[in-house]
Order: sequence, then structure tokens, then C-alpha cells
Amino acid sequence: MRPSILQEKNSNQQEINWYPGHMLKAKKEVAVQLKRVDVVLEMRDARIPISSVNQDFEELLGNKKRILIFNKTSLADKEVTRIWEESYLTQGIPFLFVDAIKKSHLQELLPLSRNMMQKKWSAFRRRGIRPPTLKMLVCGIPNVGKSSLINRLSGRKAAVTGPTPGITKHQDWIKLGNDVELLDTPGLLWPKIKDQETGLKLAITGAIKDSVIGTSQLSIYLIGILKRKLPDKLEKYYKLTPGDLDLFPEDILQKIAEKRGCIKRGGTFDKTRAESIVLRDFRQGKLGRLSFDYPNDSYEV
Ligand SMILES: Nc1nc2c(ncn2[C@@H]2O[C@H](COP(=O)(O)OP(=O)(O)OP(=O)(O)O)[C@@H](O)[C@H]2O)c(=O)[nH]1
Ligand SMILES: [Mg+2]
Repeated sequence: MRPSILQEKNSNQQEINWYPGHMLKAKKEVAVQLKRVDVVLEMRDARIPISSVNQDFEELLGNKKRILIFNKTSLADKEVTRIWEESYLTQGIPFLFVDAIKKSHLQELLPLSRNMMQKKWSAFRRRGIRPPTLKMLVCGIPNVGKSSLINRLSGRKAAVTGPTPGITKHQDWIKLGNDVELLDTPGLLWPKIKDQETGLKLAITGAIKDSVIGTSQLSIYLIGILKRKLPDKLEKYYKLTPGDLDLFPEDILQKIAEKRGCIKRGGTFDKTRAESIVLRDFRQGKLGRLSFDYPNDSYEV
């Protein structure tokens, strides 16, 4: 099924109207499982701590014990991440900035989760009962690294992962030793993404399929940011000249296409291939670390 994509709101603003049916189903299934869960690990993307907040979780998760996990820090700007960490320290919410692939700060997760259960578990122990298995639900936007985190914590390939959003289709309980179980869940977005910039950031970082917004708009938006924030990386990686960076993003894309030999039969420029190359290189971290949300933007956790 090809989703209906961008709804024209006015000449400057578009509204992303896309909510695949399976997400609604998955959201209902999370609600059912929540009763059995001790702690929720709500995953967000460290590059977009604001734009990866799914406000639907507020109502869905209610008063459940929650840890915010900001993943993919190895792809985020170090200094911006440091400022984000500081800002969360003042908010009194348990949180961790981690990287599931590089395994950074993952060792802090289980002690933090167990710590949150101490009061309840002490009550069990006082009555001479062994505390039950710690059950944790992992949720978040698509492609944020839920299954990768579970694999890292369990030390095996217990869950399927992949570079495109929507890899996990069903919930799955995964055991970690004898006393912890993690529930992997499908990625969840909210029904309407009203702010176009948020949609672009979610798509660039991988939560929304490229086909929803289109690689043309995405790559132009990305090159526009790269030329401002990481001009040296952009220039070096694609062997551009400093003068090339003064061009419009569309023209920089054409330069990249030339350098990469993206030429169709007949000699015309293969724009679509060049767009895919830039998006892929960025997502693999080849163009450097980049954060899209800044702590001084207005936001709600
Ligand atoms: N650099 C980096 N890449 C990561 C990290 N975590 C996950 N990835 C990559 O991001 C992509 C998505 O990872 P998944 O674990 O499948 O994400 P998910 O949240 O389970 O995705 P869905 O099941 O589709 O919702 C994969 O290509 C992973 O290799 C991370 O911490 N750092
Ligand atoms: Mg998954």
C-alpha cells in the first residue's frame, strides 16, 4: 500500500498525513501489554530529542515508570548532546544518552532500571518473597534502534534489525538472563505530523520512509544544512571545491552527481541516484556528526 503523502496546506506549508494501519494496531497492543510491565524504555533519537518525542506516549504510558533513552549518540553532534544532557539533568526524569551500536553507556541501563524497582522489591523481600522478573517494554519512533538495543543488552541477535523503518512488525518478549525480560515493539509515530520541519528531520534520520516525502526534498534539505554546519566534511567527502559550497543545494547535488558518475544512458544527470547516495552517506555517518534539534528551541519532554 502506498500511503497518501503530503497534503498541501498552503503554498509554503505542507502537512504530513500518514499513519499506516499497523501502527494503530501496534499502539493498542502496547496498551494491553503495559499492565504486565514494570519499566518503559522510551527511545528517542539523540540527534532530534524534540522531534522524536511521540506525544501520544504521554496518554498511552500514563504513570508507568519510564526511562528516556536517547540513542544513536555516535551520529549526533557531541557539543549539542552535552548541552541536551545538562538540560535533562534539571528535569528530574531518568534518562540516558546511549549508542546501541557502539555500546556506549548501555551498562548503566539495567542498574538504573533495577534501582527504580527497589522500593517495590524491598516490600517483596520483607515478606520473604523473591522479586519477580523485571519486565521492560521498549517503545519509540520507527528505526530509533529499539531492536538493536535489545540485541546489545541480550548479547545475541534476538531481534531483527534493519536500515529502513518498520522492520519490527510484532511484539516479542526477549529474555535477558533469568531475571529480566524486554518487550520489543513496532515503531510508533503519531497520526499527523503538522510541522513540516519535524517531518523532514524524522525522515532524514530514518523514522519515516523516504517515499513519503521523496528523496528530492529530503536531499536538498540535508545538503542545505550540511553546507552550513559541516561544510568541510561535505567538501572533502565528495571532493568538491570551496566555491561549490556557495551554490544552491540543487546545484551542489548536481556537482556530487558528476563526481560520483551518476549519469544516465544518454548522458543526462541521474538526480535520483545522487539523492539516494547523499542520504545513505549521511545516515552511515560518513558526512560527520549532526544534530537537528537544539536545546534552546522550545520543546516539551
Ligand atoms: N549509528 C548507530 N546506528 C544505530 C544505532 N541503533 C540502531 N542503529 C541502526 O539503525 C537502524 C535501525 O535499527 P533497529 O534496531 O532496527 O531500529 P528499530 O527501532 O527496532 O526499528 P523498527 O523496528 O523499524 O521500528 C539499523 O540500521 C541499526 O543498525 C546506534 O546506536 N547507532
Ligand atoms: Mg525493531
